[in-house]
Amino acid sequence: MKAACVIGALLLCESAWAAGLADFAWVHNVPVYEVEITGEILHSTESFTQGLLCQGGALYESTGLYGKSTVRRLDPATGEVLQSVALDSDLFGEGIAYSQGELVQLTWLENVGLVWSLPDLARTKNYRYHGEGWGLTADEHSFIMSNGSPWLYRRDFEDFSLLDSVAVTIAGRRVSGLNELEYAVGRVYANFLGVDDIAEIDPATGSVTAVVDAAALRDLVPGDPVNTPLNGIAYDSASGEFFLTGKLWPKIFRARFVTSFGK
Ligand SMILES: [Ca+2]
Repeated sequence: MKAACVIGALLLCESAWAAGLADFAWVHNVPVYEVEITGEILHSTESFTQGLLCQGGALYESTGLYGKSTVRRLDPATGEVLQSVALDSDLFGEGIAYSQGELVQLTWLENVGLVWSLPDLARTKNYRYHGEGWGLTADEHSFIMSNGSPWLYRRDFEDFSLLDSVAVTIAGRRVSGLNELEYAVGRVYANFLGVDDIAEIDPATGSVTAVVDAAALRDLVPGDPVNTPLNGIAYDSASGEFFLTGKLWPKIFRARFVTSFGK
């Protein structure tokens, strides 16, 4: 919890938040969910996970760090790495999202979005954007991007140009540090640097409609939320379940978000 306080003070500018987003949600009558684990598969402890995506029956992962960044396709039944493509050593991989038969992979500080064709993961073109790249997902309208700030940015499917933005708030307070993103059934799910919580966000208003307390996963993986943070969320529309993992975690979990009682 102390580590979360440090990150909380850094990212959130809100002392009540420092104990974690889930605790803040409880106090302010925002619904809190727990994670119900339904299965697990292997995950490489070399993977510095920055993005996770379920598409067409496969799992895709973006990994970060200079000289180690990749985009890779995994077997969703086992976690086996079926294909891994290394990025140039001067690129730091970040979030990934799918649109129109291609993946777009953000980079952290390089202002370039890498476009990969599917299923062969061949690099086809680049997009340019301003500022840092953190998380990326897509709904039926556009890409949705984070950059560590409280803001979600909508970007055009055709040229990645900026369309719109909305600030994310919980109980009227802005929430900084949005990281990996996942769109599912009308909501955007976002995890945060340094805490094991996931916000469920209405992308139209930016309001946090619920918080998922993912502490149940921390008991099953080594490290702490600062050094090995939760940072992979992928929604499997076929099963209605999520894949969840983190940086250097040995497992990818299958899970549902369920109502939390009795806290
Ligand atoms: Ca994702």
